[in-house]
Amino acid sequence: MRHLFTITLITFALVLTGCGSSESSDATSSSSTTVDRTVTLHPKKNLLKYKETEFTVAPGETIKLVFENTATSPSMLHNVVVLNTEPKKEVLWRVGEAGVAAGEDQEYVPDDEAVLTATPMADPGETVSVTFTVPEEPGAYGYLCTFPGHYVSMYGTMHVRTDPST
Ligand SMILES: [Cu+2]
Repeated sequence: MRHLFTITLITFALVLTGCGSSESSDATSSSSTTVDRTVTLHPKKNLLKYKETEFTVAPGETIKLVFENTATSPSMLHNVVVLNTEPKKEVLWRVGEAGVAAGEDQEYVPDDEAVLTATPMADPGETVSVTFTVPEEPGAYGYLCTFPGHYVSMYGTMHVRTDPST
């Protein structure tokens, strides 16, 4: 009888431990992050372009970057890959080409040193998002779509300014 009681206690302890650890991993992976600002981007109709070719945020703030894929053509899959550098053509093209090489399994997001963060790939009609921390250094940062062929025209600039309203 005492033996059974011990087993019950151990089981109870394991259940408690299990719950505790799953709760803490949920908290770190998602909802506990405070978002300072939400930025929403769209494609321009069914073109290989963003409707919003620039937006402004503040250094170090936590941004939720939302992409609403309002395109209707079935071939218009898009994402938003934010760069940690200026949107110079050579960087956009290098990341774009590397994205093609990365392939569908990696959702066309390459392991490139210029990639700061990226949304998942969005089908037409789908909304995706990513939450990330803006670099501390004010300046111009590029973003582009890395779906094959889109990087040639689908890009924009994230301005980082101490006072984003100016
Ligand atoms: Cu695209």
